[in-house]
Amino acid sequence: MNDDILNAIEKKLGVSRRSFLQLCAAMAATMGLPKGAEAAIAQAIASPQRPPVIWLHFQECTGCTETLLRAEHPTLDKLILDIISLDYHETLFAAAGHQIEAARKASMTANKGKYLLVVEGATPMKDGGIYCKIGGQTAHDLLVECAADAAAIVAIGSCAAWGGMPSTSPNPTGSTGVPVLIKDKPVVTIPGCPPNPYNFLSTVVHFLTFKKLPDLDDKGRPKFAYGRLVHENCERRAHFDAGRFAQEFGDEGHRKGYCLYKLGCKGPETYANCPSILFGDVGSGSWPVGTGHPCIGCTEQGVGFQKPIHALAEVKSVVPPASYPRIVEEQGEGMTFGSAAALAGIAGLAAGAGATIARNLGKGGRDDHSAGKE
Ligand code: FSX
Ligand code: SF4
Ligand code: F3S
Repeated sequence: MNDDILNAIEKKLGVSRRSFLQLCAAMAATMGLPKGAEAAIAQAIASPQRPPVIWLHFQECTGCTETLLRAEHPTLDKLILDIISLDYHETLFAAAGHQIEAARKASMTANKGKYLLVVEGATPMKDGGIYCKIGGQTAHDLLVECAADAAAIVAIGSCAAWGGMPSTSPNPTGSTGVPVLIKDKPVVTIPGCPPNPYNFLSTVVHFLTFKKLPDLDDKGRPKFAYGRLVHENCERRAHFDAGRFAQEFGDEGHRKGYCLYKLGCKGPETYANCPSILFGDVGSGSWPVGTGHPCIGCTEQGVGFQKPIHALAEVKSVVPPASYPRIVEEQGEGMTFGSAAALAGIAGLAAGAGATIARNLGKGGRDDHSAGKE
């Protein structure tokens, strides 16, 4: 890679060449891009042009922003100050009131058709949308106003993607997600409660590098992040296939790191890359199942916040994992962000796996009669 680019990066981000190249390679691999794409990514990040970003907050817990603040590759302050131009963000801005609203309007006028709109939180539609107002405007009015001249929209978190937690039945405020409300603009959704910050960072970097959004599935999710079930890359998958299940929290199977299916794990019907890229940069095991808690399906509309925790997941696919991790050592060993590459590209399918799995689901436990059903 060009030395000038690397020098510029070292200066701009204050990170070593080695870490920066590792980051670019990991992002390229996470997005399933061909070899050599890391050079284009590096060039885009080094560019002095920073895409303007307007970031709205509606009905949510601010976990999406919090999770970004915990990202280390690069840290959010680097992302904000050096890669994007964050022109409006209610939580992170020191300014408030008229001052911040004026900043938003000025940026939208100056960057008409060019800014990225990020929406965090659900939009309440009941009773004229009165349940969430900012600066005297309803969330819906603000969304429509800001979406009109945006180049593209990123709905970050399950709340913005499809209503998430605020839309939980009986959905008293009529909350819904951006794709339902904005139909004339490209909308990418990054569900998760909170979403994985790297899926957001990779999407922004893709936009920056290629001036377009990554390939999306029918729910607007980047395929690189939501193309596979949690269950396909779970470190406990070998236990599932072998019929070894925790039956209760704290029992021997749970302590040994057995599969959490019978405790209500929704990994078999939830599309997300959590087990591959992990959370919080704190090493292996840093994802729900890695810590011993069943996946609640937080990225999946109709599962997260809808289906009871104890209900058994529908086993959507019998595709076995790309590779089986060793299960003889310490529980919770997951893969790192850097090694997501290998997994992103490998598709594993073993004939006859379906029959094996179906058989093992029925093995040895008090829930035998109900395994595999709701
Ligand atoms: Fe919270 Fe974001 Fe959940 Fe929602 O994340 S982590 S309630 S998806 O909008 O702030
Ligand atoms: Fe992992 Fe859950 Fe699948 Fe078990 S059911 S292998 S814990 S994702
Ligand atoms: Fe959510 Fe399940 Fe991942 S609960 S964070 S989709 S493991």
